[in-house]
Amino acid sequence: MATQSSHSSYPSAAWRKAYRTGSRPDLRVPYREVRLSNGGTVPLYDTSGPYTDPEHTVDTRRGLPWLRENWIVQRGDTEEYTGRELRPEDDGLKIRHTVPRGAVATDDLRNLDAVFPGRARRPRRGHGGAAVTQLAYARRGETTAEMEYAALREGLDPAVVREEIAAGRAVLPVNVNHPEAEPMVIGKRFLVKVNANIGNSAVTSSIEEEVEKMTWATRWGADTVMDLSTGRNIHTTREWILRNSPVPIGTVPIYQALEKVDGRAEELSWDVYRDTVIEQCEQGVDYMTVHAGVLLRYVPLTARRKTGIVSRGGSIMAAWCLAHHQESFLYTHFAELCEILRAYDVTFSLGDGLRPGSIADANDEAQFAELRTLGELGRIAREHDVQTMIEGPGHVPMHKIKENVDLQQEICDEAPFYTLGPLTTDVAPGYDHITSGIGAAMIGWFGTAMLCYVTPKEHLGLPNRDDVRTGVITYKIAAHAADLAKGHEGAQAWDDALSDARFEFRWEDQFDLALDPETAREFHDETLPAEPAKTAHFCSMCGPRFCSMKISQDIRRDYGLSEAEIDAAMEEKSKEFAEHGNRVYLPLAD
Ligand code: IRN
Ligand code: FE2
Repeated sequence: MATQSSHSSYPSAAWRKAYRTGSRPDLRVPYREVRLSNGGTVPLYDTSGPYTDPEHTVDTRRGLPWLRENWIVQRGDTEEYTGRELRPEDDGLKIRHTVPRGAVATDDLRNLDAVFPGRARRPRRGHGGAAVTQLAYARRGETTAEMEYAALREGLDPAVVREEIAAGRAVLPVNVNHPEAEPMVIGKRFLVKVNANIGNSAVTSSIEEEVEKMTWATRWGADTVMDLSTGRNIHTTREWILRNSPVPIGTVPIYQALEKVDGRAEELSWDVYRDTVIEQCEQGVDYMTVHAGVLLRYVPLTARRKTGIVSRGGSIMAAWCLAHHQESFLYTHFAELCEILRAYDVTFSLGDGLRPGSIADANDEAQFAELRTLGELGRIAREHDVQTMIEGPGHVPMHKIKENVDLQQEICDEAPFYTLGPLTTDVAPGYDHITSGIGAAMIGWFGTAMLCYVTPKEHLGLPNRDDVRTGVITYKIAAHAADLAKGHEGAQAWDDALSDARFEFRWEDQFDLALDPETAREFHDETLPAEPAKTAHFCSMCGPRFCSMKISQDIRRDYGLSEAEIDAAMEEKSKEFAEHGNRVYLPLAD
C-alpha cells in the first residue's frame, strides 16, 4: 500500500486550494481557486480534501486529520469509549483474534500495516437524552460548526442551512465517529450533489484500489462516496476508506449482514442486522441505505413486471419476507433502528428496493406503494431526530420523471430526494452514464437533492478508475446544469467565466475552468498541439476562417461600435425585416 495518495495534486496547475475562515479560527472552509491568465480568479466548490492541500502530506496508513474533533468534543454530548471488540464474524470470519477498533489483523491484510488511531464516541451517559444529531441541534435553533462550514461552502447564511435541516428538507450527514469528514449539506435549496459508488466484489478489486477510487472520485468532484463492498474483508476495506475520506461515506449494511450468514438471505435476522449496523456506526459511516419499505404485501406487485426487483438490497429483503412469510424485520424494528442511528448521528437513506429496472416498469404500483411507506418511515425517523433522505429510481422515461419528484416531495414532506440516474432508455448498455445523465439533469432540475452516479460499466461490470472519472464528470454536468436551471446563485458565474475565456480565445483559461481540464487540453492538442495555438483566435473545429466567435469579434472591432450602438442598429434592421413580411429571401428589386 502506498503511504501517500497518488492523486495528491489537482488536474490543473492553475487550480489552487484556498480557505475561507468562519466565525472561529478552526473553521477553515476549503474551496478551489482557478487562477486565470488575465489576473482574475474564480472560486469553485471543492470536494478533494487534504489531498490537494500543498501544505499537507497524506499518509493513508494513518488517515486524515480529525477536522471535526474539537467541535464534537466541545459540544459535550458524547464520550469516548474503547469501542466494541471486533468479533470474527465482523469480517467474514477473516479476523482471528479480537482487536480494538481501527486495527487491522486479518491474515492476508497484515501487510497493509495500518496504524489508524483507535477512536469511538457515543452519547454521553446522563446527558439528559437530547439527541446528538444535527437535526436535533437545528430544531433547538443552534447553529453547529458543521452547519456553518457547509453554509460557507455554498456561499449562504448558516441560518439557511439550519432552517432547512430543522424542517427536514436537508441533511448534513456526519457521524460523530467520522471526524475526518468535511461537512456538506444535501437539500433542494443547495447545490445539487453527486454520489459515487465504489466497493469491491468477491471477484475483483483490492482495498488499495478502493481507497484510490475514493480519492479519485472526490478529486473529480464526488460529494459523497458509497462503499458497496461485498465478499471478504468488508470491515477492513471500509476502515481504510473511512479513515482516508474527506467526504461523507454511505453504505448498505444489509450487504455485510448477508455475508455474515454466508449469502443465505433467509438466515438473516434482526440480530445479525442490528449488530452490523452498530459495527458500522462505531466505525463512522455517515449514512446508510435501509430498504425498510419493501413490505411483504408489495412483493407480489412486482410479479408481472418486465424486470422484477433489480435493487440488490430490495431483492434480499423480498427473499427474506417470502421465505418467512413475515413482515420485513427492517420495518418491524424500525424504531429501534432509529435509536441506533440517532446515537451516532447517522443519516437514513431510505432505500428504493422496488425501483423500476426497466422503462416498462417505471412509475408502477409497486414503486409508488413503497414510496408511500418511505414517507411514513421518514416521519418516524424525524420524530427520533434522525436525519433522513429518500432514494428514488432507477429507469424512468423522460415524460415520467417529473411525477416522481412531485410525488416524493408530497409524500415525504419534502425530505431530500436521492436518485439513481434515472436511465431514460434501456437501449444503450456501455453508454448508461449518458442515458442516465439525461434523466439526472432533469430530475435535479425538478428538485432532486443528490444524484447517484451511473458509470459506463452499469449493467456490465465493476467500474475501474476511468469509469469512475467518466461517471463523476457526467454527473457533475447534470448537477451543474440543474443548478443553472434552478437559478442557484453562483452557478451562472462559472459559465460566464468560461464563456468569456472562450470568446476571448484565452485557451488556457478555458481548459482550467473546465470540469475536466485534462481531457479538454488533450482534445485540443490532438489537432493543434503547438503552443501558439493556445493563444490562437480559432480552434480546429472551424479553422481560422470560419470561426463564429472570431467573426463576431471582428465585427465589433472593425466597426468600432458600442453595445448600445449595435443594439440600436439591430433594432432598426429588425423593423425593416418585419416591414418586408419577415422573409429571409426577398424578390429582386426592379
Ligand atoms: C440511490 C438511489 N436509489 C438507489 N441508490 C443507490 O443504489 C443506493 O444508495 C446504493 O448505493 C445503490 C445500490 O442499491 P440497491 O441496489 O441495493 O438498492
Ligand atoms: Fe439498471
